[in-house]
Amino acid sequence: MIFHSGDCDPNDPTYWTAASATGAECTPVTATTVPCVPGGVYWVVVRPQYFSGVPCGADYSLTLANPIQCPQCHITCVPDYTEQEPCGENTNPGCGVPPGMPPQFEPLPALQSGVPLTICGTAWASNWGRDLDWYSFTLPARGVLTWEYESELPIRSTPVFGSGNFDPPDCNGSMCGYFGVAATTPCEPPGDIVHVAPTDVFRANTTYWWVVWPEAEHAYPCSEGEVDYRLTITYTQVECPDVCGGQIYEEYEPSCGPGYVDTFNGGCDAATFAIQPAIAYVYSYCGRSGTWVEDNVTKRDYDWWKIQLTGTVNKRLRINMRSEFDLILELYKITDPNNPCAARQRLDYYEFLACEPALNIYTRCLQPSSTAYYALRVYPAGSIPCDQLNTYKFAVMVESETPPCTLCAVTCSAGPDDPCQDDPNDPETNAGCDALTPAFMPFQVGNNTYGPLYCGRTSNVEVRPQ
Ligand SMILES: [Ca+2]
Ligand SMILES: [Ca+2]
Ligand SMILES: [Ca+2]
Ligand SMILES: [Ca+2]
Repeated sequence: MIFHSGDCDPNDPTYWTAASATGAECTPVTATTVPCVPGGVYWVVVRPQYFSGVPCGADYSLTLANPIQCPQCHITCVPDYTEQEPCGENTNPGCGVPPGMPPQFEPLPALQSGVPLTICGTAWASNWGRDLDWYSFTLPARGVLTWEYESELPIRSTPVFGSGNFDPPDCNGSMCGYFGVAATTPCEPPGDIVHVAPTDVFRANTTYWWVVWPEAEHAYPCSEGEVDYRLTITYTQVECPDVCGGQIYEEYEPSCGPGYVDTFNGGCDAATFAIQPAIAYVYSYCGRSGTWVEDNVTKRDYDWWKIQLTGTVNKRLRINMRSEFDLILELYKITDPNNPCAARQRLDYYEFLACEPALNIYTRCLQPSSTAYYALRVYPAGSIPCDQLNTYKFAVMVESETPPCTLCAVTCSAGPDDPCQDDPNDPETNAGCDALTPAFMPFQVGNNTYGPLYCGRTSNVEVRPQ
């Protein structure tokens, strides 16, 4: 049984399916799935569920119960800000404007840390169409956002950011980030208010977007009046204390910026290899980084720090790190000090979020050597200035273990997998459908297949505070 509205042309915008239900043979079924629909003419189509096995003369009975008055659904919204778009008009379509037209975002008032901002707006959904509301906002300082929303029609609502590390979104960009949020269920308390509280940090003075979109495409025209929504956003500034307090060793690299050429500690990222002297365990070190644009190219300050692991016993290292910016830390093994970049091997990869408490990470089991050494490569994950909120602090400690850790003893025969990715820019040879040119490893049933695991991992997946 299918419940239609409109005329007989499926391409006509007034043609739509309101509900469908499947009856069981010889068993009465009460279909309760017809949603609240506006008044009008509807059709009911009845057809067999199967294409064969239903003889002519098979009867059915169908009873349409008396219409039940839908519950009136009205939310209460006390606005700090009221959407400027009257219901049915189109003044905040975001990037969805005709070619050549500038995008139209409705700017939200300034958000203040700890002060909820309630937006009252309307969004309709009718005849294969729906109202999208796009707002824009900036934060005075980096911070986290929580929000809740309720509505008289099912909606979803999320901030929108660009690709990368909470970069600004761009109408021409191919990737936008947003949060997978639930749809409201109007008039069904207590589930009718959706609360969202991610711990991700948004950047300061960056124009982000906020979108509200109806879940449905029918049954909520402006004329029915059940089109209101409430969205309450709370911004909390992330405090960022001076991470380099206490007793520290300084990096002493000159400040980065236009014209700067790193001959200090740029490691394999510089024309000439240079690295900080071997660090002393237990002491804390303070470094500075930054990004800048030169000749339309974004450049970064890379800092390479040397770690010499001496003795005869395998060890793990504990690295304690905190940073004022989103920081990438990579651990390399430099097997040939005379040719450090050609023979480097990336062992691990971490990302630390800005202004979070110091985190400990533990390396894999490392082999000591009097000649080969390990190196930390530190750089910003996103764009940061060279002169503020650009500091990081770390200490490296040797972990004593009894018995000592052992290196992986599994011996794999030469397998068809490509080498573990020493560099994320290396070509992947078996990324399957994740690659632009799909490529697969051959796999033979009955044989063992070996391959090194991918080396990278992101610390914030595991340790981000809830
Ligand atoms: Ca609207
Ligand atoms: Ca709109
Ligand atoms: Ca530096
Ligand atoms: Ca540097």
